[in-house]
Amino acid sequence: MLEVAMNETFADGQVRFVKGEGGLSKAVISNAFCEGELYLHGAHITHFCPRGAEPVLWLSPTAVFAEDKAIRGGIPVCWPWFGPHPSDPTLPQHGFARTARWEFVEAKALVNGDIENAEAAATLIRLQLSDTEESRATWPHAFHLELTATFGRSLKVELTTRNENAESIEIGGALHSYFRVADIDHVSVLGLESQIYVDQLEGHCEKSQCGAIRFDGEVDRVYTSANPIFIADQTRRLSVESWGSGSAVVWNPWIEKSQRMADFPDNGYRSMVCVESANAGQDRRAIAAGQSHTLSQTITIDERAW
Ligand code: TA6
Repeated sequence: MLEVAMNETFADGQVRFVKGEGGLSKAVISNAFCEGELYLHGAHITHFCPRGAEPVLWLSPTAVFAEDKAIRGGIPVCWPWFGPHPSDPTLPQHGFARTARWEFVEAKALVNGDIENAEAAATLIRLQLSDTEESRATWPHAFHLELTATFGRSLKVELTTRNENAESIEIGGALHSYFRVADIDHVSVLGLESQIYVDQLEGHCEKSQCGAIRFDGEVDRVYTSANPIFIADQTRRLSVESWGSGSAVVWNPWIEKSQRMADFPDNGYRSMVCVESANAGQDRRAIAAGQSHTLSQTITIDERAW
């Protein structure tokens, strides 16, 4: 683990640590392909912008940056459970990883071998979190959690859980990504056609997705598939690929829920949609003693015509 001083740089200068919002430490990433930002608080990615494109992630303009609060937008790390705690409603929704103080491990400038221009590079940054007396009071297990983010033409995020116990554990979670869209009225989410989903708004009943997902009200669904998913609006198409995941969450809060969230603008629902690579619902994962599980998501602006 490395203590990071402000304005200290790593990875041939591609990573610089600065004081971010709320005085929280953040890594600013800049390379030939993109720019990005990642807070140590919650290992929370708040910005990814390929060069020449509009930013990919949506960040609430009224997000609260404080150690006891999850940042609204970007990619919250939901772990070791997704949604409400399975048995204790007093425990934080989506687990405790997204409000924990993660430690910086390393940053590397990667030369992507399949690119002629050797100067081109992606930047890898890795953070870690281990159990503490406080975490064990909430979730009585030893663990080692790593988040590895690779910022290049795509953004790849890998969340690896290592079970440090003598017995098996079970985890849930999600990379709860908020994506910017031009106008929710013209957004289609593709790739989940005919898939079964649990509708979180209608008594968790199971339904089948008919055609593309469109939005004319709140949508909060856990799909039992994590196919490559595409988010298409009038301006571009994003692809969201997952590994180590058999479930995907699609969420837009729409009007009433946007108004109820203090860290979410009343009209914020018009410019965002969440597509989350998850281990949610029936897709919780058992990890044997000493073994690991990785949940990952790769986000790319899809240049192909559609
Ligand atoms: O991923 C969808 C969801 O589970 C919704 O039910 C909504 O609660 C959203 O997550 C945001 O949760 P948060 O705890 O970040 O406000």
